[in-house]
Amino acid sequence: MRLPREGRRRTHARTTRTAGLAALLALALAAPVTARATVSPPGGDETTTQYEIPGPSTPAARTVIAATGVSIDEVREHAVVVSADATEAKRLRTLGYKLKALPGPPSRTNGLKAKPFDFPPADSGYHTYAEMTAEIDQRIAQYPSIMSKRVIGKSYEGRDIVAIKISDNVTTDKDVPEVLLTFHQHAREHLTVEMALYLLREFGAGYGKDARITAMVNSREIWIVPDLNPDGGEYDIATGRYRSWRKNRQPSGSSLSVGTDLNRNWNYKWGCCGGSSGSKGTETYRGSAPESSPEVKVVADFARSRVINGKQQIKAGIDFHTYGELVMWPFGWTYNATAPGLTQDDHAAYAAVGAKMAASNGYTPEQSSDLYLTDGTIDDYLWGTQKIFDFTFEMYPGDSGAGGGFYPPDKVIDRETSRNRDAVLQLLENSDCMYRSIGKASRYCAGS
Ligand code: 0X9
Ligand code: ZN
Repeated sequence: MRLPREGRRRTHARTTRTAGLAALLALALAAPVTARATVSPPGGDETTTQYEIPGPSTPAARTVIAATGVSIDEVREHAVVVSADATEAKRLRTLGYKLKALPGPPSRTNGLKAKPFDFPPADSGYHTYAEMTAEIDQRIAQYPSIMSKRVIGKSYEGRDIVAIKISDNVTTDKDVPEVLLTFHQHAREHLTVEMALYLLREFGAGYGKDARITAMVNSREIWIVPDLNPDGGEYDIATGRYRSWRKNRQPSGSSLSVGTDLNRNWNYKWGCCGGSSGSKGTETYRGSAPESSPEVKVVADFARSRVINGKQQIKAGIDFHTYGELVMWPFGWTYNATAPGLTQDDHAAYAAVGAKMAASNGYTPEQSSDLYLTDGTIDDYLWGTQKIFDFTFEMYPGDSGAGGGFYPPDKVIDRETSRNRDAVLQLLENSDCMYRSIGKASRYCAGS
């Protein structure tokens, strides 16, 4: 088992505690956009703090920590950084871990007044849900012959979850390989929405001008789902200050806890292996049942709807997260490279394309369980049930040092989104036959 490279990866930060009037304001601001849901119940937004925990240096040791329900935000050679609430922190201390609290998220207000429901003034380059929607609509108006949008369902609070299709003759369902790009399962990972918007701009502007883009638009159907967790994203910025929120905004049954970790709620090996938490309120709460969160159900239904005449049309995909600068592939539920449903050749093709993409963006390629075990994740689901070669990218920064953790300044958006241009094109180019990458096209892709 390979150890992760030293000194890299994720974090987050301490959620700002609101009190008194500020808390009331926050609750009001977090109100849903339709009549369906009610104002978030009190107690549903307990704060998390980020802690550094020295000691763990193997995937198994990190999994023991993850199993307490904290999210592991950063993996170092002999330490992890986690997000934990007071209960989880106590549990970890009882288990004998030493926790060192780290500073919270940056305020990025530039001395200006925070504006509700918006990014802090210094981060205005990021898009709120409304701004994202406006930009998507603008692109579709600009490039109507190659882009179309459909609403594939609604979030818990009633926001539209959309899929944008990019292809020539966009209104026709052609018999060509399809690729699914998904973004923003985790609320605080706002850079991923910018990644989706970048791709819309790039494919629109490049069509007819750039040979690789033109070839892919003509020979693929590209599905972009830019925002899987709109409620969480809006909640994270609702007070004008970052809250380090991870999950969606669905109350957990009758309890006061709010939020399911969408990337533990997919219907494959759900809750199987200590890679998620069954405790309401934890950072990696897996939900009451697979697909119990509307957002996961909407996107899973969409993926299943692409099975035509018994054949899944979607061949490959990337699910974008932050941070850590990683290119990962399944399985997350087991440390083994192969398992029932994932052969040596499947693994080799995953690793070969993963390595090529990582060589172009400078990320580290690895099997996702090299970090820690996860179950009920999107990539395990899409491979395990649909045989879609789905990867997980963890974008910038590599570690929490200078990069801003989950909240890098908006000036990095252009650089860090265009950094993945080549990797996305490579996935598209390989998607018609992923096994070509290991010299086995004739065995697996006859006729294609
Ligand atoms: O824990 C997660 O869901 C991902 N990390 S994050 O910091 N963005 O929350 C990593 C998932 C790795 N496992 C799989 N991709 N299966
Ligand atoms: Zn994530």
